[in-house]
Amino acid sequence: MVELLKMTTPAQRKKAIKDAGYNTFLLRSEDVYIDLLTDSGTSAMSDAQWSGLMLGDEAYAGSKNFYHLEAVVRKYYGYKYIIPTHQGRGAENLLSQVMIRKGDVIPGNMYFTTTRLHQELAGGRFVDVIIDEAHDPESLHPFKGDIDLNKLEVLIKKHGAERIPYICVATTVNMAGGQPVSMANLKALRALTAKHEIKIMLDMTRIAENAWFIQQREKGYARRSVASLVREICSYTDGATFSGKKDALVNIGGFLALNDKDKFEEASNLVVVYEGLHTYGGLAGRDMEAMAIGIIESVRDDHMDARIGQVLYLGDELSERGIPIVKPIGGHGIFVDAKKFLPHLKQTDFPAQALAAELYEDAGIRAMERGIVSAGRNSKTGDHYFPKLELVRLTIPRRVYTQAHMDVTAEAVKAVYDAREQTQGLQMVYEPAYLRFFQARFEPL
Ligand code: P61
Repeated sequence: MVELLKMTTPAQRKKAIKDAGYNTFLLRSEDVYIDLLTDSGTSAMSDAQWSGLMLGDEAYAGSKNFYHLEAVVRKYYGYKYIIPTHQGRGAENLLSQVMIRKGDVIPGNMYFTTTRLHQELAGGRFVDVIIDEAHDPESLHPFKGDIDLNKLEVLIKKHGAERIPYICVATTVNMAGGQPVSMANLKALRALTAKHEIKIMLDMTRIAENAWFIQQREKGYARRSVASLVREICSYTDGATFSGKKDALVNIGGFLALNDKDKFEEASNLVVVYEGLHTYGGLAGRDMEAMAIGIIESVRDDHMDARIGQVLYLGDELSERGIPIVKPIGGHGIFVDAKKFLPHLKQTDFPAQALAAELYEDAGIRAMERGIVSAGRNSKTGDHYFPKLELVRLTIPRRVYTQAHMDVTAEAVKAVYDAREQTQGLQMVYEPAYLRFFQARFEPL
């Protein structure tokens, strides 16, 4: 499929971003030239996936596409039971509801917006146990997604293992800049949690990208295939939530995977309330088929070389132009350091939000704020969280853009950088209660 890219005038973009309340989530897609908002649901499906859409078995119950998906999940990830969901957050809701009791503590390697919200809505509290290096954009640690086992042990001592239903481990930690977790860290975590009988639940949304980094960077894994590394990562865990919209190259879909039969049955019962029957969970048969095929494609070494290769290309282009970005370069996008880019702005002037709006206005390129707006407020005190990382994410959809689009992007960011003193801060004029970054509105200061 070929899509036309629409060029807009500066005057059109000035009006479009103002009408969108300086929030790139509120822009119309047709007003965007190069769309780097997200890699979620925006990748291009393959010929095999499009063919799969034609093989949809749209029976209400027991669709053959469900059994295909289940077989693929068992083969490639090794989990026993799966429940399809409309996307990742549907699975997060199910997992949180069946595992978390009021007052529980859920450690994790950095927060993710929807994951933390579902933990809180279920009565739990998220605690960050990622290594300190993850919060430092300049640290060159090769596995900034690693869990700090000392922080976890302190937490277990403080609250007792019975108050920790599971630890949530994300592969390629999104908010840290797409940073991987190492196999050694996962093995050590398994040993520690086994001692305390604490479960490990994976957020396996970008697991193939994480496996690729292990293959490239971790001693002893260079000859292993991405597929075999993916399977090994899962083997150290008890279950997983999955958004198929990333690695699995589909526009919609996700699942919850579990090894525990009782919890699986509880979640199967709950899914009929919110998503649909446990053999489709809010998806059409054809969507499950496309996701099953996408999973198989996602673990191919050549695919992953090309996918992350393109991200590295953009990162290198930006670095060469002196743009401050999170290092090492991560799996799904380039994260620009807005604090360094706009040192004249305070964090309460929403520098990353302002920078994303400026990049759109200047060049028609859409990026995403990943700083104080995304971090939201502490649900107990009502205060803003002040994350160390104040970032703008240039996210690369899979199999969509060419290297030439990356060149245009690098030049556009450089032009904004050269005129950076002119970028003004913003004030928030509308703040919704949940996941405010999606719908908040701003005005120039
Ligand atoms: C993204 F601004 N990610 O990165 P769902 N876990 C992880 C994700 O990256 C993820 C989900 C769970 C998106 C979409 C999005 O704050 C935001 O299928 C590591 O989107 O429900 C999604 O999966 C949830 C953008 C989500 C955001 C939340 O662009």
